[in-house]
This record gives sequence, C-alpha cells and structure tokens, in this order.
Amino acid sequence: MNQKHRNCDTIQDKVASISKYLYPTNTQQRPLLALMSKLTSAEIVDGGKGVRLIWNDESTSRFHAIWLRDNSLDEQTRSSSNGQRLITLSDIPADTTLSEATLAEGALRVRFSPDQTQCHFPASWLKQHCYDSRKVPPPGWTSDGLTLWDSTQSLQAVSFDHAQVLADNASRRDWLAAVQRYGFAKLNQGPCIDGALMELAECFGYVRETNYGRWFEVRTEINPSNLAYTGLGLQAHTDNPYRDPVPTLQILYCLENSAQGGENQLVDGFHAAQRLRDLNPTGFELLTQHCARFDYNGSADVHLQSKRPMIELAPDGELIGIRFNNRSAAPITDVPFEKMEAFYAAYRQFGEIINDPNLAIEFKLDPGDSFIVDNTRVLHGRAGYAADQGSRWLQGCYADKDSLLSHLSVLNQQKA
Ligand code: NM2
Ligand code: OGA
Ligand code: ZN
Repeated sequence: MNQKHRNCDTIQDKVASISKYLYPTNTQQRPLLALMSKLTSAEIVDGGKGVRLIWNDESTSRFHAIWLRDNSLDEQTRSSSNGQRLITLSDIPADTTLSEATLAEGALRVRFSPDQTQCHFPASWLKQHCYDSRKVPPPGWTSDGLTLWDSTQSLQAVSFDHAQVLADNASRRDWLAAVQRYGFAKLNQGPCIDGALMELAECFGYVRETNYGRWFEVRTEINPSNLAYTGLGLQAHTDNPYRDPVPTLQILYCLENSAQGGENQLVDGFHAAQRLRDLNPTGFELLTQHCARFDYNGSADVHLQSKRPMIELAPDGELIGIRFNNRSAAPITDVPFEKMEAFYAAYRQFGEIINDPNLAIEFKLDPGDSFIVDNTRVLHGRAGYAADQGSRWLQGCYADKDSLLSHLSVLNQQKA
C-alpha cells in the first residue's frame, strides 16, 4: 500500500473512531494510571530515530520512530471497522525517522520521514503501551493480575451461584474474573441434568471436543480406558498433558456423589512452582529448561504424545504453564545423562510440594455443584472412593481460556 504524502489533518477524529479497538479496558493494562498521566514535553532524540517524552510526574519514556509508525492509529494504518492493521512492515520505509514531534491538546503529534505521514498518539495510549525501562523480575514471575494461593484460600470467595452466572452479566463477570485471577472457581446448586455442563462452557466460549467426546462421564467403569474412570485416588494433576496444545480449561460437574470418599483437591501449580524455585533454584531451572514427555494410548484408536516442560516459562521468564500428571508421564529422554539424577530429584520435590496439604484446598462436590480450572495452572485431584456403597458420577468437558478471557474483556468493556 502506498502511504506516501497523505494528509492526516483530521486524524484526531479518526483516532477516536478506532479507539474502541485500541483501548483495552482490561484492568491488567494499567488504564487508570494511563488516564491520569499527562505529557509535559516531547523531544526528538538519536537523530530522529526516537522521541523522549516527559510526564507530569517527571518520569520519561522513549519510543522508537519505527515503533510509532508501525503502531500509528490513523485510518490508513488501522481499519476503522475492526481495528486490524491494514499495512505490513514492508510498507514502512526501513529508514523511518521522526521529523517533527510536538504536543497538541495533550497528545503527541508526530511527522515521519521520509513518507511525511503525520499521526497523533493520545497520552493515555502512550502510557498504556510504553516499553522503556521495563523491569523483568527473575524467572518464574507471574502477572500482577494473578493471585497465588494456598490451603488458606477461602472457597467461599471463589464460589458462585450456577443459575446467577448464566442469567446475569455482572455475576458471570465475577465468576470469570475469579477464574482469571485464581485459576479456578466453583459453582453451586446447578441442575442435576445430564449435560448441564455444556451450558456453562457455552455461556463464555466453546467446548473443546476430544477423543473423550464433547463431554465425558467420570464414573467407575469396567475395563476403563483411563484411570479417571475408576474409584482410585488421583494425585493432583493437570489434564491431557499429552495433547498439544493442552485444553486450557476443564469443567467437572457433579451429578451424584453419595459414595464414601471422592473429595476433590485443588493446588495452585504456579505457587508450587515458585516454592520449588525458592527451595531449589537449580531444580526449578532443570524442570523449566528440559522437556518431559507425555503419552496416552489407553484405547486402541488413540495415541497422543507430547514433548513439553513440566514448568513452562515464556522467553522473558514469566511462568505460563504447568504439566503434571503421573499417569501419563512417558519416559523422559530429553535430559542429558549427567543431569538426569538432579532432574529426578527436582521432579520428586515438585511432586512433594504438590502433595503438601498446606498448598491444597479440598471440598466434596454436591450434586449440581461444579468447578472450573485453568488447566495450565491449577492442578486437580480426587480422593479414592468405594464403588460398592453409594454412587459417584461427574461429567467433565474441556474448553479454552482465550474465549473465557475474551468474554470477560467484553463484559468489562460494557461495564466501563
Ligand atoms: N479424562 C477424564 O488427562 C487425563 O488423562 C485425565 C481425562 C479421561 C477425560 C483424565
Ligand atoms: C478427571 C479427574 C477428578 C474426579 O476426570 O480428569 O481428574 O473428581 N477427575 O473424579
Ligand atoms: Zn483430571
């Protein structure tokens, strides 16, 4: 697309028309701070390769010319009907510099060279997206939007009424915000109806269908295809680590629970991983830097395999995923011989932390109750139960966090 010599005098209006796409109201993106920030000066630096802004609190932020050009908010750069970028990086000259940078009505107004395009950036947008002097904590950090928890976590604080979250936007928002922050939430007093969990997944997103079906029956079976379909206790685990990508949410919904035992436990895997890091930094590094392997071949028509670390970090050290499941851990072959003993010691220690009752919350589901877990973070387990007295019947399904967070963000925008 030819971007040369266009006139952007009315760009402020155009920015306004696309701003609904570009101002996330998500609380994790510092909007309040951004709204309160005012610019006091703008100075071109580094021969036009960047601009240095000073804020009313005297802090400074630098932005690169190429970054600003790529993120221009005008209608030629971003579609006014959907906010998507219309240009590719190749449409921007590699030698883009700033020829002018001034403050106008609190916004930054710039002109780029050589293509002479002009753009406005509202101060709040710049504050929200600044990247200068970003401090990266040591590996294993988690986002400010998460609250890590242990056995003292109040179950009440993350429990909601089933009918209310389906009927009412504000309750649904609170429920989904709890899943985002704590990695799980419980729902009480739903109907004891076969398949009722579908309505839960569908109220914020989409069911992830797998070889186990759109949903699956968790109860004792003869010749079970999976140990979940027995009365055995299950160590706290994440589901389906042998799948790539793993389902990022799981819902377990109780229809019957009169058998003795069968309590559920939940453990914050991010908390467990940080505890391992603090007790044994080398062990933590081993589990993050080497892949484990997972495998499921429990029925003749399925063979799922994956190779991923038990504790996954993003390139900047953010803790982003836990995979832990003794039943489907496959032989680990991606750790050098010299490190295997230490890797096993770390794996054992991680398991001990996960088994520590001080980290787990425990509850017994009543018929009509359910819980949802972020399967990349929170591990779930169950105590064994006797199959001969009473009955236990849960239904489960998978869904994905991207649509949950999307729905939550839309609800938050409606509130704002
Ligand atoms: N089920 C319940 O990930 C696992 O294999 C745990 C999964 C069979 C769908 C059980
Ligand atoms: C599962 C599972 C726990 C339970 O089905 O994945 O872990 O309470 N079930 O039966
Ligand atoms: Zn499970």
